[in-house]
Amino acid sequence: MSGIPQEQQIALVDRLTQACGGRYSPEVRRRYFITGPQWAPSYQGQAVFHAPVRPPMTFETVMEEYSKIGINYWCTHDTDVIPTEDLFTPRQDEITARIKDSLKKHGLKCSMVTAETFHHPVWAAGPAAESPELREYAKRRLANTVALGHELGAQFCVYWPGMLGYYIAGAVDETQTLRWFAEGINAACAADLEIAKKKNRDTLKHCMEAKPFEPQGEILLPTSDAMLAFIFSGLLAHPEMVGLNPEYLHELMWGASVRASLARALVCGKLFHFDINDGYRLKHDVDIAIGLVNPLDWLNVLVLLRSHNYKGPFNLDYKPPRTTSRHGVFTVSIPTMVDRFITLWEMAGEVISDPIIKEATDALKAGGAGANPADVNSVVAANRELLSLHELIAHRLFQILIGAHRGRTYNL
Ligand code: GLO
Ligand code: MG
Ligand code: MG
Repeated sequence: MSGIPQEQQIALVDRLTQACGGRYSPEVRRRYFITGPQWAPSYQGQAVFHAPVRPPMTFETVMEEYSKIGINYWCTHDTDVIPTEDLFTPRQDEITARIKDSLKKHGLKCSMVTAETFHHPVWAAGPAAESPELREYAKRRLANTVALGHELGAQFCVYWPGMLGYYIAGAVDETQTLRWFAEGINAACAADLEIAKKKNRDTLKHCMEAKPFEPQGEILLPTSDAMLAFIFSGLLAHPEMVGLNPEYLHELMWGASVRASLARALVCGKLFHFDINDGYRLKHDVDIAIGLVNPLDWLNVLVLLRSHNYKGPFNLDYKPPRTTSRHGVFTVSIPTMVDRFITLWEMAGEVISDPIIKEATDALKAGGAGANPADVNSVVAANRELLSLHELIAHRLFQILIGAHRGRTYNL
């Protein structure tokens, strides 16, 4: 094949994307509670070792493209759309009014707002650092984000306290920092109660998001489990208003079974929101789009969520690869990710209703006949052959993933 002229590359990418088939219409995509962040498509590909590869993008563009793809909900950090210096000023109100117009124009809803507490120099020592003025500012920022959420009609507010920790141990008393951090969340909940009452709206669902590494050297609340302990620690004035926004990759990063992390959140009634993406264990936060690394694990995760009737948002918290162009972000990256999610979600439904898995699971729960709980050997003997069903169920999941249950065969 000879070199592809630049002016023919978009057409080639588009033709091959079409050729992949298996695409859902925007109407079908809109049936799912999929939320699109401002920051994902507008990520320019920059990082410590990387110069940007894509041009900046306005919220109007992001909303327009989401609407065309069939993503109903938009979410944002406060400073993705309002420069830090413009917060708390009339500029904030002007921009908020423009956001509302744009949401309306493109038929989108704002599902969630989140405060940026990791990027600006003000957070150099974290959002709960020693200076009382800094902490006062942090409280104002959280309360302001809650107010923005109510103004935009959001139901959720997310907190990823990325800088809650330190690079060098010794200067910080962790217990004190956690108490100070709790004061910030308490201020957000207090503001929420007041505003919700005034506006006659429900209060927001406050969702904490953990990440084990980055951008601090050591993190004080590195996992969703640590955050559950924090929520139930007695430090929060309104623990009933606060839950979790686990992120698939953030749990995987520390080596967890994501499914088990989500299960622990579910049994606590705290799985409010879910950031979806993919990546590798014990590596940095690569934020790859869902299903490109761990499709079988993803299927398993969605089986758990479907079986337990999870009704919250699936938030596309990923980073388009640096190799994907601006055109590719909206024609390849986002639509294929959404479609893989929908496919995996529907497959999870097939897993739940699969007669083989159902009968195998029921048999395991019935247990082997004739087991005597007072006799260890009889319990072992009664269940020995039944337990092979564990592996059979895993095989069946693989078959469902590759479509074998719908006729794909191994015959060559
Ligand atoms: C970064 C986080 C980040 C959060 C966002 C919402 O690793 O995943 O994208 O999800 O700040 O609070
Ligand atoms: Mg996230
Ligand atoms: Mg991430």
